[in-house]
Amino acid sequence: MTTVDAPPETRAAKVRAAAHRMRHHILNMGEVQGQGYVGQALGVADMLSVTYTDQLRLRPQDPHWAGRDRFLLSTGHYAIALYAALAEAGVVPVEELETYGSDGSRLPMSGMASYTPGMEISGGSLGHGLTVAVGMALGLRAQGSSSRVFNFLSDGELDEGSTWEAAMGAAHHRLGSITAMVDMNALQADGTTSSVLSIEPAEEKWEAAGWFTQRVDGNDVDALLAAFDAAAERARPDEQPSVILCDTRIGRGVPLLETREKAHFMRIDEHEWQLCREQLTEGYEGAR
Ligand SMILES: Cc1ncc(C[n+]2csc(CCOP(=O)(O)OP(=O)(O)O)c2C)c(N)n1
Ligand SMILES: [Mg+2]
Repeated sequence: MTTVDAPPETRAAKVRAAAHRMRHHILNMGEVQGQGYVGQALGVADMLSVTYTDQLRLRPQDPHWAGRDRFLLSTGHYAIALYAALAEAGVVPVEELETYGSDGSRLPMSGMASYTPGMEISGGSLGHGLTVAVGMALGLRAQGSSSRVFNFLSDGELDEGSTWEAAMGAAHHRLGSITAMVDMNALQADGTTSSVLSIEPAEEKWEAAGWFTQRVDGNDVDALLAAFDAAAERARPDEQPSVILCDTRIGRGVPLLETREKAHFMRIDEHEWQLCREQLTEGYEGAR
């Protein structure tokens, strides 16, 4: 589904429009349950829109197609963001999003691979996604596959030793088919990332581990497209792996949430959901 041959402004407009729809899906799902990791999900909508509408090789009607690129969501609590992306990619029907978190739904609040088409792993035990990506990339290389393995991590996961073991392993085995993207939202469950366990300078750590490293504003679609293109350019089974560190803003697109005190789990009152949607639409229309 790559659109790399399209003119840059067309690609960016398409990605922005999809990210905007994804943000509406996220608010609609959040309202169904009155909760969800909505702040983070709004923050990463641009990253996932670039990934799902511009980069990933997929057959939406055949989520198990052997030639697909793999997308591993390491952070199970970001499932609401992935469901929005899967809906945009045509893997999950948009109407199904209203079942979010309900009994019998294929879209549980914490992501589970056995329930949801297109969800490759059950993430959530943090720090394991990149280790799985390494094993998967080794397996795909042994099969002669050209499929890429994308791994989505959070900045909190950079506190986990297993992430760095996997990072060194990927570089050692020259797993260039791996592209990691990290949501650098500066927050984790116990407070700001800098106060819990500082991971800066993060670029230097990834470079020292042997990765082709880029750092971008994760809410700047043009910058994201350029970074993902640079990663795609180098993505070969025997090259250096790539990481894109994405500085994102929690609640992005909804001023009410962007300016609220940052919290791992945001409370949104019943009357606020509609206001969030209105602010989102106003901001998007105003920027066009
Ligand atoms: C191994 C492990 N330790 C702890 C937790 C509990 N936990 C769930 S989310 C979370 C925060 C992790 O940081 P991050 O993903 O950056 O948080 P966010 O940006 O979503 O606030 C923690 C500690 C977990 N799921 N897995
Ligand atoms: Mg975080």
